[in-house]
Formats: sequence, C-alpha cells, structure tokens
Amino acid sequence: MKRNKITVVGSGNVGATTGLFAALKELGDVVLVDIVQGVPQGKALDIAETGPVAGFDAHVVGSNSYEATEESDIVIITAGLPRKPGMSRDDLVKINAGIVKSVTEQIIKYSPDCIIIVVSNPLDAMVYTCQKVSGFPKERIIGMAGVLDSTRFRAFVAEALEVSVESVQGFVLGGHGDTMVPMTRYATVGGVPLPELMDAKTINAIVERTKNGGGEFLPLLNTSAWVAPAASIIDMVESIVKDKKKVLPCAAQLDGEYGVSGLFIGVLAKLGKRGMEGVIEVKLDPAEKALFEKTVAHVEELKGKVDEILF
Ligand code: A3D
Repeated sequence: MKRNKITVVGSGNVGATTGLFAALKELGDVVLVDIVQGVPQGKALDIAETGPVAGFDAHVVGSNSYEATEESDIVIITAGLPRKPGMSRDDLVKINAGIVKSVTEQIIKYSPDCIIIVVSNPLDAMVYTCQKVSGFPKERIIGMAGVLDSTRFRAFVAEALEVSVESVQGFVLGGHGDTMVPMTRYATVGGVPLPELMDAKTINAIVERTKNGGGEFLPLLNTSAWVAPAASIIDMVESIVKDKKKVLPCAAQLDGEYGVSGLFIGVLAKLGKRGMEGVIEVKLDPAEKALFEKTVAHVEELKGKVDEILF
C-alpha cells in the first residue's frame, strides 16, 4: 500500500513537532522543509532515528528544496515568524504574508493536487493568502486554529471540574485571536451541558483564559506554544488521511454560511479524504451573532492588509 506523503514547511518548533507526531501515528512518510540549511535535515534525522525505539515505520527526510515534496498528499505550512512578548498575531502580517506567498508558489508547483493546512499567523489572513496564490478550491485549503483554541478550552474546563479531558467537548468559532467566539452553550461534560455544571463567572474566566491561550506562553517561553498546536494539526491530518470525517473547528472558506461569502473564518467543518468536505452551521443566539460579526469584520480588515501588501 502506498503511504501518504506529508510535507511540513517550516521546521521550527511547530513544524518539527508536527513531523514527529505524524510519524508516531504512522500517518504517512514525512518531508520537513525549511530555508535554514541543515535544520530540516537534522530534525528529520532525529525523528527517523526515533522510529525503532518508539515503534513506528515512516520515512522522514528533511530538505531545503521543494523537489523532495513532489506529489505530497498533504502540505502543512508553519513557515514564518512566531510572536515575541508584546506582539499581537496581527503584527506578523507583513513578514509572514510574503513568506506564505513564496512557500505556496513552491508547494503548488510540485504538488498541484495536495490539501494544504495553513498554520502561520495571523492565521485567518495567511490562509487567505495561500488560497489567493494557489487558486485551490475551498475543499483543499484549511486553516488550523480552532482545534487548538478548543483543546485549550477543554483542558481548562477539565481542570476546573476535575474530570477527564476526554469527557469534555466544546468548540470555538471565529477568527484566531481576541475575537474568537467560544460557544460555551454547546460545551458538554459527559454529555451534560456545561452551564448546568459550572457558574457563569467560572465559565467566563475560562473563556478569557482561552482567548489569551497563546499569549500565556509569551512571557514563559519568549515565543508561542508548539506541542498543542502540532497535536491540533495532527487531529486534522488524521481525519483527512483516514477519511474519518471528524467535525472539527477550523478556518474554512465560507460560501454563504453565516451570511458570509469568500472569507476564511473559524467554523465547524467535516474533514475527510477530499479535505474540507462541508461546513456545519450552528444556530447563534444574538450575543454570539454579535461576536461573530465582530470577528468577521476583523478578518476582513486583515484580508485588506494582505491585499495592500501583496496583491
Ligand atoms: P519557529 O520555531 O520560529 O519556526 C518557523 C520556521 O519557519 C523556522 O525554522 C524558519 O526558518 C522557517 N521559515 C521562515 N521562512 C521560511 C521560508 N520562506 N520557507 C521555509 N521555512 C521558512 O516558529 P513556530 O514553529 O513556533 O511557529 C511557526 C508559525 O506558526 C508562526 O507564524 C506562529 O505564529 C504560527 N503558529 C500558529 C498557531 C495557530 O494556532 C494558528 C499556533 C502556533 C504557532
């Protein structure tokens, strides 16, 4: 059986960890790419040498050239600068837009039929950049942010209630950042709606911590997180390569859903072997609708910035 080929562009913290998780889960053979000489090669070698002791079979190689990525099934873009303390994700737009543009041009040259998962920040603007440059259909371009924001929310709820993280379900909608829309009303613990188990004040505190989930790492690590982000990417990759059709919050290009067309916004989407196989539209109450509109306006603004810089 032919293995899937998974390319990760950007072999930094998020990229290399994604490569490791992909290999550990035997989701396919892995190619790491980076502009820095030696880094993708060295990190790939380290992961490959982990195989015998960790018990996985996957070819893992690193390269500075895109020839090695030829005919990839999935390409994950993590190339670009992460935040430093005092920076917002939006501060990255100028530099990362150019990086994502050049990376996308190379990817589509060698893998015109691949599915692309964008991770570089500011996420909603970078996934738009990638789509605009590639011209790929909405099924084959998805942004990762919602799975990460949701896993953070779920972890905080589980910690507060002292229950297994596996018993907590929940998701966020909207853009990645301060304007995300945590859908607490739909969150459940063991199937029980969260508002029945937790008072509004505690829920609000968890929502605020989730919104600042990425920022919490900046003073601790001087950069952003990478393990939970990589695991979140892998949740999406696994659903695609195994055609699981998981319903996951991710940035998908809307086509009339929520009254929005053309923009990439964090929504619930079904991920299967064709990529983003459909958006699941949930009913929003007036307060959620107001937040959703705010997030749409913010993403529109970021898209405008990218257009100014690149197009
Ligand atoms: P870092 O560890 O610095 O890795 C980035 C890598 O990209 C470095 O190895 C660079 O050499 C490489 N790179 C830069 N330019 C290019 C290029 N043109 N071609 C190929 N490689 C290049 O950062 P990181 O891994 O922590 O984060 C990577 C990106 O993901 C940043 O933009 C983060 O903000 C973003 N990120 C997003 C999320 C989301 O949830 C959306 C979470 C975590 C990180």
